[in-house]
Amino acid sequence: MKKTWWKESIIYQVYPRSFKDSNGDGIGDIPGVISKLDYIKSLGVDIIWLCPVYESPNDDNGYDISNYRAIHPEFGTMQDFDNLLKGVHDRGMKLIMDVVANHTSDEHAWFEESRSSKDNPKRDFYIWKPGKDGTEPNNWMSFFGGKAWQYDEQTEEYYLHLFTKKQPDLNWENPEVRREVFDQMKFWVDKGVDGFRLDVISLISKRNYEDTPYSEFNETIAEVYANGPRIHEFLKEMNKEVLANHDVMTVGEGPGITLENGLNYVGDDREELNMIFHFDHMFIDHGPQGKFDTVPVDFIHFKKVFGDWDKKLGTSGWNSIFLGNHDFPRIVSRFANDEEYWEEASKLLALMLLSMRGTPYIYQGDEFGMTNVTFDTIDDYRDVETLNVWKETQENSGDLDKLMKAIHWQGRDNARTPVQWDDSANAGFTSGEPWIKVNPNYESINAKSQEMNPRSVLHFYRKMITIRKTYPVLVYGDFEIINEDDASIFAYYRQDEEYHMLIVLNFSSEDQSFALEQEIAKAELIRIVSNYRQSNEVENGAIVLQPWEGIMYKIKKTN
Ligand code: TEU
Ligand code: CA
Repeated sequence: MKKTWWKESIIYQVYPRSFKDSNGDGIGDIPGVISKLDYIKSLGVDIIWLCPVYESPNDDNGYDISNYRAIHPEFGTMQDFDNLLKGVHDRGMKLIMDVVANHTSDEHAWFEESRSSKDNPKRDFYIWKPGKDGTEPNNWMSFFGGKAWQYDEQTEEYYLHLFTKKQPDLNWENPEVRREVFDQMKFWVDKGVDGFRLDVISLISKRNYEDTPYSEFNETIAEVYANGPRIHEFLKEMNKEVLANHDVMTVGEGPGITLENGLNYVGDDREELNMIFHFDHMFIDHGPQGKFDTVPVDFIHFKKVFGDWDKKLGTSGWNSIFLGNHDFPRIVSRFANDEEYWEEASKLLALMLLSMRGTPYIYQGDEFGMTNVTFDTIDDYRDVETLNVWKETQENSGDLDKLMKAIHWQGRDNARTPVQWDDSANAGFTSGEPWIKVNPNYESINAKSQEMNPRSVLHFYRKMITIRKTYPVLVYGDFEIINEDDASIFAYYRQDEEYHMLIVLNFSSEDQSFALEQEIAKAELIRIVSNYRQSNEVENGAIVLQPWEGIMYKIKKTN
C-alpha cells in the first residue's frame, strides 16, 4: 500500500458561517477562523476543510456559488483569505477548498446569460429541456423536495436543478463548462491551496432525460442521479487538467456511490480521486420517505458498513472515516448518547473515529461534544431543506408535530448552531445577534471550560490524535471486525507486522461482557487508552465494559 500524507492526516471541517464571528454582524467569517487557528492547531489535526466562502446569494448557505473566484463580503476579502492560507501554512497545516461544481447559483453570470435566450452562447452551460405534454420533461425529483425542473418564462423551457431552484445544474457534457470549472480550480491551486472537497461530484454526469423509473429516494439516487455514463471520463479529465503534477488531495462527496462501484472512483490505478464520502452510514436511519421519516439505527448494519467499505477500499484505494458533517445531526446525539452518558459517549466516538483505517474527519464542535438542538418553532430554523419540507407538509396538511420531532432528530441546523467557545453571551461566537440561535446548552458544553479540565472530551480528542500519530498501525494496519453479530459492542483489531491492537467499544447504557478470542486471552494486554478513569481487568478471558466504555489495548505478541 502506498504511503502518503493525506492518508496519515486528520482533517478538521470548518463551516465558517457558524465558526467564529469577528465583527459582530452575527455571521462567522474568515478573520474569525484566523483567530482560532492556534486552537485548531492545538488539536493536533493536519488539514482544514473550509466549507464554501465564495460569493453567493446564500440560498443554500454558500453551496450556491455566484462567483468562483471571489470571497463573499460577509466572510471577508481575498486578502483575508490569503492571510488565512498563510496562517494555516505557517502553522504546518494544510487547507482544502470546497468546490461546488455540479451546479451554480441562478445568480451566477453564466446562468443569467444562459436563461436570457435560446441562442445565447452560454445557453448550453445548463440543462434546458422543453416540457412534455405541458409539464416537466421527466419525473425527476429534487433532493430538497418537489420536482427537479423549473419552468422559465423567458424562453419557455425548463432547467434542471437537483437541489433548490436557485441551484441550476451545470451541463458537464459541454467541454466549455469543464474548462471553466477546471480553470477556477487551477486558480485556487495557484494560490497554494492543498486540495479540494468536491461537492456531490457523483452527480455531474447525467443520464438521459427520459422518465426514469424510481421507487425509494435513496436507492433512486444511485440508479438515476449518480454514477452517470461519463462520470469517470470527467474525473480523469479533471485529474489530468488540474491535479496531476500538484501535490494536492481530493475527497469527493458521493451520494449514490455504492460498495459495488466505489473503487472506480478511488482505486490506486484510476487517476481520479483520492477518497470519497459514501453515505451508507449517513442514510442508515432514513426511512422509505427519506430522512424526515426516521427509523432507528440498526447497529449491526452500522458496523457492517465500516467492515464492508474497508474490505473494498482499505488497501487498493483509500477510505474516509466520518460520522457527521454540516448536513447531518450531531454525532453524539445520533449514534451515541447525549444525556446521562454524554461525556463517555462523546469520547467513545472519538476513540472509534481515530482508530479506524481511512482518513478521519472531525466536524467543528464534535471535538468537545456539541449536541443536537431542539428549537420549538420553525421560525428559529434557517436551513432551506428544513424550511422546504415544512412548507410542503403544511401545504399538504401533513402532521407538523411529527415533522418537528423529525427535524429535531435529522435537521441540518443541528450541526449549524454556532460553535460554543465559552459560557459568555452567545457562547462567545459573536458580540452581535447570531444568524441562527446558539444551542442553549452552551453554558455546560463549551470549549473553554473543557480546556481547563484535563479529563474533558476535548482533551480526550487530543489524546486520541496523539495516539493515532504514535501508532502507524492505526493508519495503515489491517482492520478486522471481531464480533459482527453483537448488538451492543463494536470490537475490532488493527494489525501490522509490528503491532496488534484491540479496540472494544460498548455502544449501550448497560454493562456488557466481551469475551476475548482464546489466543488473545492467553496474551498480555496493555491498555493504551480508555474513556473511563477506572476500567475492569480481564477476568476469565472476558472484559466487562461499563456503559459507553471504550478501550484500546496493545496485544503483546508472543512468539
Ligand atoms: O450535500 C449533498 C447531499 O447529498 C445532501 O443533499 C444530503 O443528502 C443532505 O444534505 C442530507 O440532508 C452537499 C452539501 O454538503 C450540502 O450542504 C449542499 O446543500 C448540497 O450538496 C448541495 O450543494
Ligand atoms: Ca462576521
